[in-house]
Amino acid sequence: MGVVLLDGNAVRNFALDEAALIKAVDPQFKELDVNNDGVLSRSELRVALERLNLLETVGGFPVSKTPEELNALYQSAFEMFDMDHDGKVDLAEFREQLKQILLAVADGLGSSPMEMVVGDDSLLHAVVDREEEASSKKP
Ligand SMILES: [Ca+2]
Ligand SMILES: [Ca+2]
Repeated sequence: MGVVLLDGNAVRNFALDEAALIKAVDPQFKELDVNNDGVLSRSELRVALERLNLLETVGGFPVSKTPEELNALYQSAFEMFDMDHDGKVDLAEFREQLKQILLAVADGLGSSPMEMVVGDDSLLHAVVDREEEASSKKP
């Protein structure tokens, strides 16, 4: 865990950089697909969302939720990820929805940098890494 300074532009640049996004998202997907069937089930996606810590970030959801509220939240998140409604989330759906979530995060952040606590394997951490890489390449 660490505290990083992020603004909406950094997050948006990352979301629109397909190569960077895939590099960060694909390993997560493989890791989350614990039974290795190439898709994420409801429970696998739930673990993903809990780990990525994105739902809280996006909606400004209060951290303290009842289990029922959380279930409803993850239920609707699954419906959102499962774009073709076949009851599973495949890699393409996972990538696309994370991109949309990141763009929503970017909109929420705007242009003023905000301090965020991110886990080492959080997607936002990949945003920071990409920013650092980009700025170190500047002359
Ligand atoms: Ca699976
Ligand atoms: Ca699907």
